[in-house]
Amino acid sequence: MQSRNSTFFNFRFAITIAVTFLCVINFGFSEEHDKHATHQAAKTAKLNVKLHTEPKTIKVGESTSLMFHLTDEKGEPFTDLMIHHDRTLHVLIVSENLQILGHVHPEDFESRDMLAELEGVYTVHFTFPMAGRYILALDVMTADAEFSKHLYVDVEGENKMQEITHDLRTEKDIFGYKEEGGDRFTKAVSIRDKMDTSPYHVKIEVSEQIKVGEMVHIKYHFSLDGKPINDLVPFLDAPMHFAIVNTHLDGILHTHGTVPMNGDTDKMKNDPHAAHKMKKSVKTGHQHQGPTPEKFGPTVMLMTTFKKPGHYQIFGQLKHKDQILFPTFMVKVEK
Ligand SMILES: [Cu+2]
Repeated sequence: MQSRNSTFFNFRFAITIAVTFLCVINFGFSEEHDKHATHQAAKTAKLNVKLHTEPKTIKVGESTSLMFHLTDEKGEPFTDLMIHHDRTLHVLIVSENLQILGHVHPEDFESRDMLAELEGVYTVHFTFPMAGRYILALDVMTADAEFSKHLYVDVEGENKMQEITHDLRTEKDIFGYKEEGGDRFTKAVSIRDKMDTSPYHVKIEVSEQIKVGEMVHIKYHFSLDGKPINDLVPFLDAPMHFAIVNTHLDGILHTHGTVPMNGDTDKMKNDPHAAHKMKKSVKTGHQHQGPTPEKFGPTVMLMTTFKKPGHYQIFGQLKHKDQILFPTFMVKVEK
């Protein structure tokens, strides 16, 4: 066992080396960037992801390391990741009963291994609270494209997941979880957590019928002790994060909310392309939501489309003071 001091020293040493390497790589990359733009796009299209876990058999309640090995079409380490939403790599975790959510990043952990990342291996840690299947979404961005992939893990143990509940309420109390600092919240959250009362309340406004393929606008209204909250703050460079998963667990969408500005909501409804125009960042071509105000509320809007009919769970995540809120709503999508 290494002492804490020597672990810390190794960590500092690794960071120093990694930063030196990254500076060299970045310098070379920006010079060559234009020439290789097409090549980079092609490379992104062939990004492969393999997951290794430690321990190999994942057990309920035990901290598990999830190591994502990113390689290109030649099997070489894929390391040209850009920071987006304040992180190099985003991992969303959702249980098959659509009740548990996790949202973690390599930067969230002190044990982050920068040298391994130079070899294309990115690690996050997570403790799965229930046994069963989970879907994981991995989101990364290169200079030219965004990439997302989903994977599954099975968790063993006595504490089995409950059945899916089809809760179609559009209004509910939600709970605050204390932030861990630096826009971090690394624990699993369940919609069954803390069943006592909470001063936070959220109401969604959504059209009565949601159809496959149609752009849907869902407005979230937040209140605290009955008063509208107007000092929500960005979390990981977005007003709100969403993980959208259906009961078939056949995919997972990681998207972000927008803050409607005077009348913008109506403009978007009339011009179906307005939202798209607003979202496209000139710099990167990344589907971005535009600048997030320093303070906003009480309304945040989700714009999305659903590909299949059925029930979808929409997990939300946002920040108020030092509290991370997880408003979760289920919607039914028709043909
Ligand atoms: Cu993230």
